[in-house]
Amino acid sequence: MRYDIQMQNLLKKLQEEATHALTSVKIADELRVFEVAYLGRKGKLTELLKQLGSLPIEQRKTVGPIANATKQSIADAIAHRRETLGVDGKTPSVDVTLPGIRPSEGHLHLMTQAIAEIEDIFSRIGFNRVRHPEVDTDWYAFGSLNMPADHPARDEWETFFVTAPKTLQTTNYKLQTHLVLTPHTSNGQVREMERGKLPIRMINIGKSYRRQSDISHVPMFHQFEGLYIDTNVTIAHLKGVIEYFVHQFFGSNRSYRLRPYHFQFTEPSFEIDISCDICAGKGCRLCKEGWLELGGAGMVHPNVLKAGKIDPKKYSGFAFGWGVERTYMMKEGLKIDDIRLLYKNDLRFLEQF
Ligand code: FA5
Repeated sequence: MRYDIQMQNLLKKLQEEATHALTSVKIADELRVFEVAYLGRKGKLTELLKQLGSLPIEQRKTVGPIANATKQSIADAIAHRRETLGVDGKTPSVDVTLPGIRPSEGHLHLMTQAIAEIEDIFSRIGFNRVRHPEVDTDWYAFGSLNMPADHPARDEWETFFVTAPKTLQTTNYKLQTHLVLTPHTSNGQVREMERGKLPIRMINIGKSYRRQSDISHVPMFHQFEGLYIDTNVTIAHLKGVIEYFVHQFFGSNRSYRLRPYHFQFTEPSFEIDISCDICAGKGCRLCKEGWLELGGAGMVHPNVLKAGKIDPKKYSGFAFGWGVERTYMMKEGLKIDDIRLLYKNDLRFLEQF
């Protein structure tokens, strides 16, 4: 066979081989090795080209341009590969022996942590976590709680009303044209009674909504609602449970107080305050006078028991509803002096916990 034809075949083969080998090149280092292996001083193509000099002049004239085209084509293929790999050929490759970059680790939101702790504390004295709707009818949010349609006490809950879907709209008082974003978790009281299982020891933790926003109010917050219904339940039981919770959550040295108050659905009623941890009881921007209100409580009103089909002559009970956010803020040493911080989603704040 003539040398020039043989040479042409070799060039063709080399180009095919290079094109194929290039597809398995995945990183910059491999590409550099590949380039040296074909186009380097002792590379496969360079070695072949060196043999060109031994061909007769006429044959060199034919093979020369083919050899140049092969070289160019391999060089172009390398350049193209470099582009697709996104490397400039100069960037140092990844050193797999260097220590890795640790991905930042998240944690549950502070309110999720607080809810889990609250649930756990109450479960230890037999209160079962339950869930009731966070969008509910006027009946469960107000009517069933001894608040007739025109009762002024409703104004204390700055309620968001939403139009009920057509399928729920009826003239029945319980299912009106409006639904509410529950302004408190007390809507779960009569719903729980309607399950028909006595005694009741529930802890209903969920979202509540009110048209409020300032240092101690947010439009969406959480409450935990306790309800205990049995025979012979007294105010002493209520006080005992509140004290148990305060000691578990805040420690046994923390001061709290029950203040007489009025709720339509409990009688007698109280509000519970905790000594403010921001100012150590001196009075500050958040608490004003050294105590922060955490929630309300009282003995379940007979009309509420009746709404839940429970005989008030046989059964009695207590209920309480506290804000999760404020309760958490008052944990010793946290010094969260504005409730809105909890929902700003500022990682500089959240990562401290
Ligand atoms: C009630 O909501 C009553 N349902 C509590 C209750 C339940 C009384 C059972 C008797 C028996 P009040 O409106 O005071 O009560 O709210 C209770 C707590 O929810 C407040 O003390 C506060 O901790 C929290 N809270 C109320 N509104 C907001 C708000 N906008 N942002 C954050 N927390 C709030």
